[in-house]
Amino acid sequence: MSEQAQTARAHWSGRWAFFLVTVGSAVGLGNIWKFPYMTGSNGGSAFVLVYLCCILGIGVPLLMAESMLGRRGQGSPVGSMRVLADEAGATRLWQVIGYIGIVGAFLILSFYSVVAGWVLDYTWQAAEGFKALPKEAFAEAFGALLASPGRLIFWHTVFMAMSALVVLGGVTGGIERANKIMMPALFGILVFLVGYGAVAADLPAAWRFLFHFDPSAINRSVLFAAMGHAFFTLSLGMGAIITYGSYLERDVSIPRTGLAIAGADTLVALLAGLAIFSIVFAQGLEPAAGPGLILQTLPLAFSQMPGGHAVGLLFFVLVVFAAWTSAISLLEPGVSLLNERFDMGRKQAVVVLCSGVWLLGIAVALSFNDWSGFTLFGLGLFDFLDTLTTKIMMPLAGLLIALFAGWTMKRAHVFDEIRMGSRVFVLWYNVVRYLSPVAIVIIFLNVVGVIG
Ligand code: LEU
Repeated sequence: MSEQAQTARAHWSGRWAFFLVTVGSAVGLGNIWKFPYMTGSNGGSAFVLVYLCCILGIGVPLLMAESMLGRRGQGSPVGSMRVLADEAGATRLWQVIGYIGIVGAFLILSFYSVVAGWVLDYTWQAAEGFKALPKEAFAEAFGALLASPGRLIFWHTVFMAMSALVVLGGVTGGIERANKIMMPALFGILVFLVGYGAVAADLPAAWRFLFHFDPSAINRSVLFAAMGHAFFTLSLGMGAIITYGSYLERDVSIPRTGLAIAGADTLVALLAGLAIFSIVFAQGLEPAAGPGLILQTLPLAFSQMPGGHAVGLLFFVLVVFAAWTSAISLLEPGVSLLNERFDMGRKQAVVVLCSGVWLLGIAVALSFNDWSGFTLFGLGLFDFLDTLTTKIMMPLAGLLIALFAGWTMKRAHVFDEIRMGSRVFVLWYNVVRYLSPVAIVIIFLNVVGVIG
Protein backbone atom coordinates (compact mmCIF):
# COMPACT_ATOMS: atom_id res chain seq x y z
CA MET A 1 0.00 0.00 0.00
CA SER A 2 1.45 3.37 -0.87
CA GLU A 3 2.03 5.63 2.05
CA GLN A 4 -0.17 8.24 0.54
CA ALA A 5 -3.12 5.86 0.27
CA GLN A 6 -2.61 4.92 3.88
CA THR A 7 -2.48 8.39 5.33
CA ALA A 8 -5.34 9.50 3.12
CA ARG A 9 -7.68 6.76 4.38
CA ALA A 10 -11.12 8.24 4.82
CA HIS A 11 -13.24 7.82 7.93
CA TRP A 12 -16.96 7.86 8.59
CA SER A 13 -18.11 10.99 10.31
CA GLY A 14 -19.06 9.04 13.46
CA ARG A 15 -20.58 5.89 14.94
CA TRP A 16 -24.04 6.78 13.68
CA ALA A 17 -22.66 6.96 10.13
CA PHE A 18 -21.02 3.54 10.43
CA PHE A 19 -24.24 2.12 11.81
CA LEU A 20 -26.30 3.57 8.95
CA VAL A 21 -23.99 2.53 6.10
CA THR A 22 -23.61 -0.98 7.45
CA VAL A 23 -27.34 -1.34 7.97
CA GLY A 24 -27.61 0.00 4.42
CA SER A 25 -25.39 -2.82 3.22
CA ALA A 26 -27.18 -5.45 5.25
CA VAL A 27 -30.74 -4.37 4.47
CA GLY A 28 -31.34 -5.22 0.86
CA LEU A 29 -33.17 -7.52 -1.48
CA GLY A 30 -32.26 -10.20 1.05
CA ASN A 31 -34.63 -8.68 3.59
CA ILE A 32 -37.49 -7.57 1.43
CA TRP A 33 -37.45 -9.99 -1.49
CA LYS A 34 -35.72 -13.12 -0.20
CA PHE A 35 -36.66 -13.28 3.50
CA PRO A 36 -40.44 -13.14 2.98
CA TYR A 37 -40.48 -15.76 0.26
CA MET A 38 -38.07 -18.03 2.11
CA THR A 39 -40.25 -17.72 5.20
CA GLY A 40 -43.31 -18.39 3.08
CA SER A 41 -41.79 -21.51 1.53
CA ASN A 42 -40.15 -22.86 4.70
CA GLY A 43 -43.09 -23.09 7.06
CA GLY A 44 -43.32 -19.51 8.34
CA SER A 45 -42.52 -19.23 12.03
CA ALA A 46 -40.26 -22.31 12.14
CA PHE A 47 -37.95 -20.61 9.67
CA VAL A 48 -38.12 -17.32 11.58
CA LEU A 49 -37.13 -19.00 14.84
CA VAL A 50 -34.11 -20.79 13.35
CA TYR A 51 -33.12 -17.69 11.43
CA LEU A 52 -33.12 -15.60 14.63
CA CYS A 53 -30.91 -18.18 16.35
CA CYS A 54 -28.49 -18.17 13.40
CA ILE A 55 -28.28 -14.38 13.37
CA LEU A 56 -27.53 -14.29 17.06
CA GLY A 57 -25.26 -17.33 17.25
CA ILE A 58 -23.26 -17.03 14.03
CA GLY A 59 -24.13 -13.78 12.28
CA VAL A 60 -23.45 -11.25 15.04
CA PRO A 61 -20.15 -12.80 16.19
CA LEU A 62 -18.86 -12.92 12.60
CA LEU A 63 -20.06 -9.40 11.86
CA MET A 64 -18.02 -8.23 14.83
CA ALA A 65 -15.01 -10.25 13.68
CA GLU A 66 -15.16 -8.78 10.18
CA SER A 67 -15.48 -5.20 11.41
CA MET A 68 -12.54 -5.84 13.71
CA LEU A 69 -10.33 -7.15 10.88
CA GLY A 70 -11.09 -4.07 8.79
CA ARG A 71 -10.51 -1.56 11.54
CA ARG A 72 -7.26 -3.11 12.64
CA GLY A 73 -6.01 -3.73 9.08
CA GLN A 74 -6.88 -0.23 7.78
CA GLY A 75 -6.87 -1.33 4.15
CA SER A 76 -8.90 -3.04 1.45
CA PRO A 77 -9.95 -6.59 2.39
CA VAL A 78 -6.71 -7.88 0.81
CA GLY A 79 -4.48 -5.15 2.25
CA SER A 80 -6.03 -5.49 5.69
CA MET A 81 -5.44 -9.23 5.73
CA ARG A 82 -1.81 -8.77 4.70
CA VAL A 83 -1.19 -6.30 7.52
CA LEU A 84 -2.91 -8.56 10.02
CA ALA A 85 -1.11 -11.70 8.83
CA ASP A 86 2.22 -9.90 9.20
CA GLU A 87 1.25 -8.65 12.64
CA ALA A 88 0.36 -12.18 13.72
CA GLY A 89 3.55 -13.57 12.18
CA ALA A 90 1.41 -15.80 9.96
CA THR A 91 1.55 -16.62 6.26
CA ARG A 92 0.32 -14.01 3.82
CA LEU A 93 -1.86 -16.68 2.28
CA TRP A 94 -4.54 -15.31 4.62
CA GLN A 95 -4.99 -12.59 2.01
CA VAL A 96 -7.17 -15.14 0.30
CA ILE A 97 -9.97 -13.99 2.63
CA GLY A 98 -9.81 -10.61 0.91
CA TYR A 99 -9.67 -12.09 -2.58
CA ILE A 100 -12.61 -14.42 -2.01
CA GLY A 101 -14.60 -11.47 -0.66
CA ILE A 102 -13.80 -9.14 -3.54
CA VAL A 103 -14.34 -11.70 -6.29
CA GLY A 104 -17.52 -12.82 -4.48
CA ALA A 105 -18.81 -9.25 -4.27
CA PHE A 106 -18.12 -8.80 -8.01
CA LEU A 107 -20.02 -11.95 -8.93
CA ILE A 108 -22.90 -11.25 -6.54
CA LEU A 109 -23.35 -7.73 -7.86
CA SER A 110 -23.61 -9.03 -11.44
CA PHE A 111 -26.84 -10.88 -10.61
CA TYR A 112 -27.97 -8.63 -7.74
CA SER A 113 -28.06 -5.78 -10.22
CA VAL A 114 -30.22 -7.77 -12.63
CA VAL A 115 -32.73 -8.52 -9.84
CA ALA A 116 -32.62 -4.87 -8.77
CA GLY A 117 -33.37 -4.13 -12.44
CA TRP A 118 -36.59 -6.18 -12.17
CA VAL A 119 -37.51 -4.02 -9.20
CA LEU A 120 -36.82 -0.83 -11.15
CA ASP A 121 -39.04 -2.10 -13.95
CA TYR A 122 -41.82 -2.79 -11.42
CA THR A 123 -41.29 0.61 -9.81
CA TRP A 124 -41.95 2.14 -13.20
CA GLN A 125 -45.09 0.03 -13.60
CA ALA A 126 -46.17 0.94 -10.05
CA ALA A 127 -45.81 4.63 -10.87
CA GLU A 128 -48.26 4.14 -13.74
CA GLY A 129 -50.49 1.97 -11.53
CA PHE A 130 -51.00 -1.79 -11.84
CA LYS A 131 -54.09 -2.62 -13.83
CA ALA A 132 -56.65 -4.93 -12.23
CA LEU A 133 -56.20 -8.15 -14.20
CA PRO A 134 -56.74 -11.83 -13.41
CA LYS A 135 -54.11 -13.58 -11.31
CA GLU A 136 -52.46 -15.40 -14.23
CA ALA A 137 -51.84 -12.12 -16.03
CA PHE A 138 -49.38 -11.06 -13.31
CA ALA A 139 -47.41 -14.28 -13.60
CA GLU A 140 -47.37 -13.83 -17.37
CA ALA A 141 -46.20 -10.24 -17.01
CA PHE A 142 -43.24 -11.35 -14.91
CA GLY A 143 -42.47 -14.06 -17.46
CA ALA A 144 -42.57 -11.44 -20.21
CA LEU A 145 -40.02 -9.32 -18.35
CA LEU A 146 -37.64 -12.28 -18.01
CA ALA A 147 -38.09 -13.10 -21.70
CA SER A 148 -37.09 -9.60 -22.78
CA PRO A 149 -33.31 -9.10 -23.03
CA GLY A 150 -33.81 -5.44 -23.90
CA ARG A 151 -35.79 -4.58 -20.76
CA LEU A 152 -33.54 -6.61 -18.48
CA ILE A 153 -30.35 -5.09 -19.83
CA PHE A 154 -31.78 -1.59 -19.83
CA TRP A 155 -32.75 -1.68 -16.13
CA HIS A 156 -29.58 -3.49 -15.14
CA THR A 157 -27.63 -0.68 -16.83
CA VAL A 158 -29.66 1.99 -15.04
CA PHE A 159 -29.07 0.29 -11.69
CA MET A 160 -25.32 -0.05 -12.25
CA ALA A 161 -25.12 3.62 -13.23
CA MET A 162 -27.00 4.60 -10.05
CA SER A 163 -24.64 2.53 -7.91
CA ALA A 164 -21.53 3.85 -9.66
CA LEU A 165 -22.71 7.41 -9.14
CA VAL A 166 -22.86 7.03 -5.37
CA VAL A 167 -19.49 5.29 -5.05
CA LEU A 168 -17.90 7.98 -7.24
CA GLY A 169 -18.88 10.50 -4.56
CA GLY A 170 -16.44 8.86 -2.12
CA VAL A 171 -16.71 7.49 1.39
CA THR A 172 -18.39 10.39 3.16
CA GLY A 173 -19.59 12.49 0.22
CA GLY A 174 -21.14 9.52 -1.63
CA ILE A 175 -21.72 6.38 0.41
CA GLU A 176 -22.39 8.03 3.76
CA ARG A 177 -24.54 10.78 2.30
CA ALA A 178 -26.68 8.37 0.24
CA ASN A 179 -27.29 6.14 3.25
CA LYS A 180 -28.16 9.06 5.48
CA ILE A 181 -30.97 9.95 3.10
CA MET A 182 -32.16 6.53 2.02
CA MET A 183 -32.06 4.53 5.22
CA PRO A 184 -34.31 6.78 7.32
CA ALA A 185 -36.64 7.08 4.31
CA LEU A 186 -36.70 3.31 3.96
CA PHE A 187 -37.53 2.86 7.62
CA GLY A 188 -40.27 5.49 7.47
CA ILE A 189 -41.90 3.87 4.44
CA LEU A 190 -41.72 0.46 6.09
CA VAL A 191 -43.41 1.63 9.27
CA PHE A 192 -46.10 3.28 7.17
CA LEU A 193 -46.64 0.03 5.26
CA VAL A 194 -46.98 -1.99 8.46
CA GLY A 195 -49.50 0.60 9.68
CA TYR A 196 -51.34 0.23 6.40
CA GLY A 197 -51.30 -3.54 6.90
CA ALA A 198 -52.91 -3.05 10.31
CA VAL A 199 -55.62 -0.77 9.03
CA ALA A 200 -56.39 -1.97 5.52
CA ALA A 201 -55.04 -5.53 5.39
CA ASP A 202 -54.72 -8.55 7.67
CA LEU A 203 -51.91 -7.83 10.15
CA PRO A 204 -53.04 -10.42 12.75
CA ALA A 205 -52.82 -13.20 10.16
CA ALA A 206 -49.30 -12.06 9.20
CA TRP A 207 -48.32 -11.94 12.88
CA ARG A 208 -49.58 -15.48 13.47
CA PHE A 209 -47.78 -16.72 10.38
CA LEU A 210 -44.44 -15.24 11.46
CA PHE A 211 -44.51 -15.60 15.22
CA HIS A 212 -46.78 -18.44 16.19
CA PHE A 213 -43.82 -20.72 16.82
CA ASP A 214 -44.31 -24.34 15.96
CA PRO A 215 -41.04 -26.14 16.68
CA SER A 216 -42.30 -29.33 15.04
CA ALA A 217 -42.04 -27.65 11.63
CA ILE A 218 -38.26 -27.30 12.00
CA ASN A 219 -36.43 -29.75 9.80
CA ARG A 220 -33.00 -29.95 8.26
CA SER A 221 -33.78 -28.01 5.13
CA VAL A 222 -35.26 -25.16 7.20
CA LEU A 223 -32.09 -25.15 9.26
CA PHE A 224 -29.75 -24.90 6.28
CA ALA A 225 -31.83 -22.34 4.45
CA ALA A 226 -31.83 -20.15 7.58
CA MET A 227 -28.08 -20.43 8.12
CA GLY A 228 -27.24 -19.53 4.52
CA HIS A 229 -29.61 -16.61 4.64
CA ALA A 230 -28.03 -15.26 7.84
CA PHE A 231 -24.77 -14.82 5.89
CA PHE A 232 -26.39 -13.21 2.91
CA THR A 233 -28.53 -10.78 4.84
CA LEU A 234 -25.67 -9.48 7.02
CA SER A 235 -23.38 -9.12 3.97
CA LEU A 236 -20.82 -11.46 5.54
CA GLY A 237 -17.86 -12.96 3.73
CA MET A 238 -17.89 -10.56 0.78
CA GLY A 239 -15.38 -7.95 1.87
CA ALA A 240 -18.06 -5.32 2.46
CA ILE A 241 -17.90 -5.32 6.25
CA ILE A 242 -14.09 -5.45 6.32
CA THR A 243 -13.99 -2.43 4.00
CA TYR A 244 -16.61 -0.46 5.91
CA GLY A 245 -14.82 -1.40 9.15
CA SER A 246 -11.57 -0.01 7.77
CA TYR A 247 -13.15 3.45 7.69
CA LEU A 248 -14.22 3.13 11.34
CA GLU A 249 -12.73 5.28 14.08
CA ARG A 250 -11.08 3.57 17.04
CA ASP A 251 -13.43 5.01 19.64
CA VAL A 252 -16.51 3.22 18.28
CA SER A 253 -17.54 0.06 20.15
CA ILE A 254 -17.63 -2.84 17.71
CA PRO A 255 -19.77 -5.17 19.86
CA ARG A 256 -22.42 -2.57 20.56
CA THR A 257 -22.62 -1.34 16.96
CA GLY A 258 -22.50 -4.91 15.65
CA LEU A 259 -25.48 -5.91 17.76
CA ALA A 260 -27.39 -2.79 16.77
CA ILE A 261 -26.71 -3.45 13.07
CA ALA A 262 -27.88 -7.06 13.23
CA GLY A 263 -30.89 -5.95 15.29
CA ALA A 264 -31.87 -3.31 12.73
CA ASP A 265 -31.41 -5.74 9.84
CA THR A 266 -33.61 -8.31 11.55
CA LEU A 267 -36.21 -5.73 12.46
CA VAL A 268 -36.46 -4.61 8.84
CA ALA A 269 -36.83 -8.20 7.64
CA LEU A 270 -39.58 -8.88 10.17
CA LEU A 271 -41.41 -5.61 9.46
CA ALA A 272 -41.19 -6.30 5.73
CA GLY A 273 -42.55 -9.77 6.39
CA LEU A 274 -45.45 -8.32 8.41
CA ALA A 275 -46.26 -5.72 5.76
CA ILE A 276 -46.08 -8.18 2.87
CA PHE A 277 -47.96 -11.08 4.47
CA SER A 278 -50.68 -8.73 5.77
CA ILE A 279 -51.42 -7.91 2.17
CA VAL A 280 -50.96 -11.48 0.95
CA PHE A 281 -53.43 -12.89 3.52
CA ALA A 282 -55.93 -10.06 3.18
CA GLN A 283 -56.16 -10.82 -0.53
CA GLY A 284 -56.31 -14.58 -0.01
CA LEU A 285 -53.05 -15.09 -1.91
CA GLU A 286 -50.51 -17.88 -1.58
CA PRO A 287 -47.68 -17.22 0.98
CA ALA A 288 -45.47 -19.95 -0.50
CA ALA A 289 -45.34 -18.36 -3.95
CA GLY A 290 -41.51 -18.49 -4.06
CA PRO A 291 -39.18 -15.87 -5.59
CA GLY A 292 -42.09 -14.28 -7.46
CA LEU A 293 -43.85 -13.40 -4.18
CA ILE A 294 -43.28 -9.65 -4.26
CA LEU A 295 -43.27 -9.33 -8.05
CA GLN A 296 -46.26 -11.46 -9.01
CA THR A 297 -48.38 -11.53 -5.91
CA LEU A 298 -48.13 -8.00 -4.56
CA PRO A 299 -48.90 -6.14 -7.81
CA LEU A 300 -52.12 -8.13 -8.00
CA ALA A 301 -52.94 -6.96 -4.47
CA PHE A 302 -51.94 -3.36 -5.22
CA SER A 303 -54.24 -3.34 -8.24
CA GLN A 304 -57.24 -4.13 -6.01
CA MET A 305 -56.58 -2.55 -2.60
CA PRO A 306 -57.77 0.84 -1.39
CA GLY A 307 -54.95 3.33 -2.03
CA GLY A 308 -53.09 0.54 -3.85
CA HIS A 309 -51.55 2.87 -6.42
CA ALA A 310 -49.68 5.04 -3.91
CA VAL A 311 -48.90 2.16 -1.56
CA GLY A 312 -47.56 0.06 -4.44
CA LEU A 313 -45.27 2.85 -5.56
CA LEU A 314 -43.99 3.46 -2.03
CA PHE A 315 -43.35 -0.24 -1.62
CA PHE A 316 -41.22 -0.50 -4.75
CA VAL A 317 -39.31 2.70 -3.94
CA LEU A 318 -38.48 1.08 -0.60
CA VAL A 319 -37.12 -2.00 -2.36
CA VAL A 320 -35.04 0.14 -4.72
CA PHE A 321 -33.47 2.02 -1.79
CA ALA A 322 -32.70 -1.25 -0.04
CA ALA A 323 -31.03 -2.75 -3.12
CA TRP A 324 -29.13 0.44 -3.96
CA THR A 325 -27.49 0.87 -0.55
CA SER A 326 -26.46 -2.80 -0.63
CA ALA A 327 -25.02 -2.63 -4.14
CA ILE A 328 -22.70 0.23 -3.25
CA SER A 329 -21.26 -1.85 -0.43
CA LEU A 330 -20.42 -4.53 -2.99
CA LEU A 331 -18.50 -2.04 -5.13
CA GLU A 332 -16.45 -0.37 -2.42
CA PRO A 333 -14.23 -3.40 -1.54
CA GLY A 334 -13.06 -3.69 -5.17
CA VAL A 335 -12.61 0.06 -5.50
CA SER A 336 -10.44 0.13 -2.39
CA LEU A 337 -8.33 -2.76 -3.70
CA LEU A 338 -7.79 -1.16 -7.14
CA ASN A 339 -6.83 2.04 -5.38
CA GLU A 340 -4.42 0.31 -3.03
CA ARG A 341 -2.79 -2.13 -5.44
CA PHE A 342 -2.74 -0.19 -8.71
CA ASP A 343 -2.83 3.35 -7.38
CA MET A 344 -5.99 3.96 -9.39
CA GLY A 345 -7.99 7.04 -8.55
CA ARG A 346 -11.57 6.44 -7.35
CA LYS A 347 -13.03 7.47 -10.70
CA GLN A 348 -10.90 5.09 -12.72
CA ALA A 349 -11.44 2.27 -10.25
CA VAL A 350 -15.23 2.72 -10.33
CA VAL A 351 -15.26 2.74 -14.14
CA VAL A 352 -13.09 -0.39 -14.42
CA LEU A 353 -15.05 -2.33 -11.80
CA CYS A 354 -18.51 -1.29 -12.92
CA SER A 355 -17.74 -2.07 -16.57
CA GLY A 356 -16.73 -5.60 -15.57
CA VAL A 357 -19.83 -6.15 -13.42
CA TRP A 358 -22.03 -4.64 -16.11
CA LEU A 359 -20.69 -7.01 -18.78
CA LEU A 360 -21.15 -10.08 -16.61
CA GLY A 361 -24.62 -8.81 -15.67
CA ILE A 362 -25.55 -8.72 -19.35
CA ALA A 363 -24.67 -12.40 -19.59
CA VAL A 364 -26.84 -13.01 -16.50
CA ALA A 365 -29.73 -11.10 -18.08
CA LEU A 366 -29.38 -13.17 -21.26
CA SER A 367 -29.33 -16.38 -19.25
CA PHE A 368 -33.08 -15.90 -18.70
CA ASN A 369 -33.83 -15.85 -22.40
CA ASP A 370 -31.49 -16.02 -25.43
CA TRP A 371 -28.73 -17.91 -23.61
CA SER A 372 -30.96 -20.05 -21.43
CA GLY A 373 -29.53 -23.19 -23.01
CA PHE A 374 -26.08 -22.40 -21.61
CA THR A 375 -25.44 -24.17 -18.32
CA LEU A 376 -22.56 -24.63 -15.87
CA PHE A 377 -22.69 -27.75 -13.71
CA GLY A 378 -26.26 -28.15 -14.81
CA LEU A 379 -27.28 -24.66 -13.69
CA GLY A 380 -28.16 -21.57 -15.68
CA LEU A 381 -25.73 -18.66 -15.19
CA PHE A 382 -27.95 -16.89 -12.65
CA ASP A 383 -28.39 -19.95 -10.46
CA PHE A 384 -24.76 -20.92 -10.89
CA LEU A 385 -23.48 -17.54 -9.66
CA ASP A 386 -25.99 -17.48 -6.82
CA THR A 387 -24.98 -20.97 -5.69
CA LEU A 388 -21.26 -20.38 -6.11
CA THR A 389 -21.26 -17.17 -4.08
CA THR A 390 -23.90 -17.62 -1.41
CA LYS A 391 -23.47 -21.32 -0.78
CA ILE A 392 -19.72 -21.73 -1.30
CA MET A 393 -17.66 -18.53 -1.36
CA MET A 394 -19.35 -16.61 1.45
CA PRO A 395 -19.41 -19.48 3.95
CA LEU A 396 -15.80 -20.30 2.99
CA ALA A 397 -14.71 -16.72 3.65
CA GLY A 398 -16.74 -16.78 6.89
CA LEU A 399 -14.98 -19.95 7.99
CA LEU A 400 -11.54 -18.50 7.26
CA ILE A 401 -12.44 -15.27 9.08
CA ALA A 402 -13.51 -17.24 12.16
CA LEU A 403 -10.33 -19.31 12.06
CA PHE A 404 -8.10 -16.28 11.58
CA ALA A 405 -9.73 -14.17 14.30
CA GLY A 406 -10.11 -17.10 16.68
CA TRP A 407 -6.87 -19.00 16.21
CA THR A 408 -4.27 -17.01 14.28
CA MET A 409 -4.50 -13.45 15.57
CA LYS A 410 -2.93 -12.79 18.93
CA ARG A 411 -5.61 -12.86 21.59
CA ALA A 412 -4.36 -9.58 23.05
CA HIS A 413 -4.81 -7.84 19.70
CA VAL A 414 -8.31 -9.19 19.30
CA PHE A 415 -9.15 -8.10 22.83
CA ASP A 416 -7.69 -4.68 22.16
CA GLU A 417 -10.10 -4.15 19.22
CA ILE A 418 -13.20 -5.78 20.65
CA ARG A 419 -12.80 -4.25 24.09
CA MET A 420 -15.76 -5.54 26.01
CA GLY A 421 -16.24 -6.91 29.50
CA SER A 422 -13.99 -9.93 29.89
CA ARG A 423 -16.84 -12.42 30.44
CA VAL A 424 -18.68 -11.36 27.32
CA PHE A 425 -15.39 -11.36 25.47
CA VAL A 426 -14.70 -14.95 26.43
CA LEU A 427 -18.17 -15.94 25.26
CA TRP A 428 -17.76 -14.19 21.91
CA TYR A 429 -14.22 -15.52 21.48
CA ASN A 430 -15.30 -19.09 22.06
CA VAL A 431 -18.19 -18.76 19.66
CA VAL A 432 -15.78 -17.53 16.98
CA ARG A 433 -13.26 -20.25 17.77
CA TYR A 434 -15.62 -23.20 18.00
CA LEU A 435 -19.27 -22.65 17.24
CA SER A 436 -19.00 -20.58 14.04
CA PRO A 437 -16.45 -22.83 12.28
CA VAL A 438 -18.32 -26.00 13.19
CA ALA A 439 -21.66 -24.55 12.06
CA ILE A 440 -20.18 -23.36 8.76
CA VAL A 441 -18.55 -26.73 8.08
CA ILE A 442 -21.94 -28.33 8.61
CA ILE A 443 -23.49 -26.02 6.00
CA PHE A 444 -20.71 -26.91 3.61
CA LEU A 445 -21.13 -30.62 4.02
CA ASN A 446 -24.80 -30.15 3.36
CA VAL A 447 -24.14 -28.14 0.22
CA VAL A 448 -21.73 -30.64 -1.26
CA GLY A 449 -24.29 -33.30 -0.49
CA VAL A 450 -22.37 -35.25 2.12
CA ILE A 451 -25.24 -34.81 4.52
CA GLY A 452 -28.65 -33.31 4.11
N1 LEU B 1 -27.10 -8.01 2.63
C1 LEU B 1 -27.66 -7.76 1.35
C2 LEU B 1 -29.12 -8.10 1.33
O1 LEU B 1 -29.66 -8.56 2.29
C3 LEU B 1 -26.99 -8.56 0.27
C4 LEU B 1 -25.54 -8.36 0.03
C5 LEU B 1 -25.11 -9.23 -1.09
C6 LEU B 1 -25.09 -6.95 -0.12
O2 LEU B 1 -29.77 -7.95 0.35
